[in-house]
Amino acid sequence: MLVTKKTGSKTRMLALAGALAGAIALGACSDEPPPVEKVEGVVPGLTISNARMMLAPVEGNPAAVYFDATYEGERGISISGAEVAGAANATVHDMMEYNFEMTMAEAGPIAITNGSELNFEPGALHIMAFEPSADLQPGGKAEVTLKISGGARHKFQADILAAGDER
Ligand SMILES: [Cu+2]
Repeated sequence: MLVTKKTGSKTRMLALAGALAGAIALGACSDEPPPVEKVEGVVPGLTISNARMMLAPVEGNPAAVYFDATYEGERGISISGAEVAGAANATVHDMMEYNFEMTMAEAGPIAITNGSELNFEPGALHIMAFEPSADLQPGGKAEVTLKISGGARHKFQADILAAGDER
């Protein structure tokens, strides 16, 4: 098969939709606006600043990623998860925390609309990066990816800070 897996499934979906809707769909389709072109790794209108990853006092323990976000896109979106390069896995947490003694739970999708400002900060929303690689060292950068509902992704770099640094 010459097409990619993604293209293949899309093609199947279109074929299925066409089969179900029949001839009526042919006229309706031409009235729909063209799909928004996806730019890999960037969500239009979403701006991340002040991104930093706080390493745990004990190497290999979960690290926390904090950042500020503003959104000026037309359509509402929601942040449904995260990835951190070099970590075994990452989860969006909402919590109360103090010096890595924390009560936290995985956050549900975080909806943001045009004009939204969002702060991932100590004691509140954060990304927890589990089993961070020893390559993630203070002074370096960590690549963080926000997963957006619908399949888009937004990547940014976070400054890596040691456990004792100011957050
Ligand atoms: Cu956490």
